[in-house]
Amino acid sequence: EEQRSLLLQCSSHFAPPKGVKLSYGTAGFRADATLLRSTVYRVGILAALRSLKTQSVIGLMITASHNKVSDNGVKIADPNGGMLSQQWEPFADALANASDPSELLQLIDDFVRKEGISFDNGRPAEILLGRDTRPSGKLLVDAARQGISSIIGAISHDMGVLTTPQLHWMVRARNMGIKSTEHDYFQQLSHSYKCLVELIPNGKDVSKSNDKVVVDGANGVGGDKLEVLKHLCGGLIIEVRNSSKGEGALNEGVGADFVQKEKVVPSGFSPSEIGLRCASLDGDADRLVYFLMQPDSKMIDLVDGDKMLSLFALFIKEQLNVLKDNENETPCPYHPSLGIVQTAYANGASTSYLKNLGLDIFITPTGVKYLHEKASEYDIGIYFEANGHGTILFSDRILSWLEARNSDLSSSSTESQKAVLRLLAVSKLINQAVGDALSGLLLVEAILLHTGWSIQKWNELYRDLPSRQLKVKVVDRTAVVTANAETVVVQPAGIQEAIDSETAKYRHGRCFIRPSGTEDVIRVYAEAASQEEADSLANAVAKIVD
Ligand code: 16G
Ligand code: ZN
Repeated sequence: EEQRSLLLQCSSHFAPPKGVKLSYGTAGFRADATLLRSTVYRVGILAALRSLKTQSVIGLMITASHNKVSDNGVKIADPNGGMLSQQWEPFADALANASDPSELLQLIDDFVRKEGISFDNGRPAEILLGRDTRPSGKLLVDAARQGISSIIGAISHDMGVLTTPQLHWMVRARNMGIKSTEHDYFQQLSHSYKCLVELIPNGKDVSKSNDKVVVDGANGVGGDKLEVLKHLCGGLIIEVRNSSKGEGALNEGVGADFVQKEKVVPSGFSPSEIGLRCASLDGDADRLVYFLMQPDSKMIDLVDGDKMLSLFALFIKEQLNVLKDNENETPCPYHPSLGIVQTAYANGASTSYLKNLGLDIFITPTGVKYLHEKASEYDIGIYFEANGHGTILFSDRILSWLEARNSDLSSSSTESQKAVLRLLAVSKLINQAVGDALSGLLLVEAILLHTGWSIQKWNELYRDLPSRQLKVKVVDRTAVVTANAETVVVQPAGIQEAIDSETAKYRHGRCFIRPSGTEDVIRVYAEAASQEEADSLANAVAKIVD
């Protein structure tokens, strides 16, 4: 009763905007920041209920990632640091769209009963709050806090400005009972990076290398955090451009999304970077792409998520092969499975390359939650979207085996011992909660040192098929329904046939359309033997959609 009246009273201060229907899409709720106060308040309630249900710490992040600075968004991190369980998404939608406090209360009542959530047995709700550098973030964090406090006993901790992956990492660490501050995050990443560097064959002297990487921070939080992290990473030289302290607007002409989609040099880079290793983070630093500037042109050679996936897959496979070749030293009671997960956006050349390495590849729909779930089915699962979001997951089974081998072999310094140590270091460096541009960057840097490769050499692992992405504004994007991991249109009838017959006209042609999860558009992706053909295929298919 007391709980009911508290909810009713608090909710009356957060009237939802009229005529706006929000949906908890692939990346939580996203909209113009001025529309989000009531939504974020309600997500605060949701987070508290989720925490009660799971009896664990939950995360709530305020960010709109690579979208423009006037947008914002909110999403939940589940106890393991991953995305909110898909089973709760319909409830999130219903909460956000409830028209008044009494409807809201009714929804909560019903849901609490259905889920068997108890307000007074067990530990109180506990939520970690984070936000990116958007100016609207503070006000929205405040709305989230009020949502959380409308559940009696619930506690929130405001962690301030963080990257999205930092918040996910903290939630995961808290629930694993390990150290979970931002300092611990920096320590774990830099320590495991240095472990990998120490394990480089033939003791290459890294401290003498004056090779640097130049990083575009999208005018957001990622560059600021990288400024701190880089000082802990020994001989690694990182030059940060476009931190949030500069003049430029968040994500405007900068950042991983811009660089990947436009394939042009971001602001803040000059011809003096030609030939150097360059990288770009997105607005909340959960995406990373590398690139190379071309001489005499604004264009870049993009080294995208697929290439990072390939680099990581090669390195992991090499370590697993060492263990296999020395099986007498490190007998494994099972055959560790290595799985690769991509989406339809993966460049066809990357998929062929990975197949030729004999790897097991699986395609899921767009959205981290799908990739992550699939990757978690393997002993080591590597997933990446072409846009630069991805990570590596290690099963408990393989981690305990590696730990046990490590203590068995501890005094030796054999090749298998080193392979075990490298895999353990990767499992600590990579953010297993969610894709993380900072940990991804350190892993790329460590592997390039290990292999002695330049970014040019890395880029030449395979040659991308030319591709083109377009978006078509439509009245109702939900009219397009896809199947087979978004590769086939099943509704409206006839569209797939039209796409097929268009695609058949092109050498190496491949094309698909899908409704965006974050914008009111249908996206078109086309790939073909030349850029002209890819462009022409994309345009032809866009006309079919229009
Ligand atoms: C979100 C997704 C990202 C996906 C993108 C596609 C998460 C955390 N993020 O940013 O994985 O690539 O949406 O956007 O799941 P779209 O549906 O508008 O193409
Ligand atoms: Zn992002």
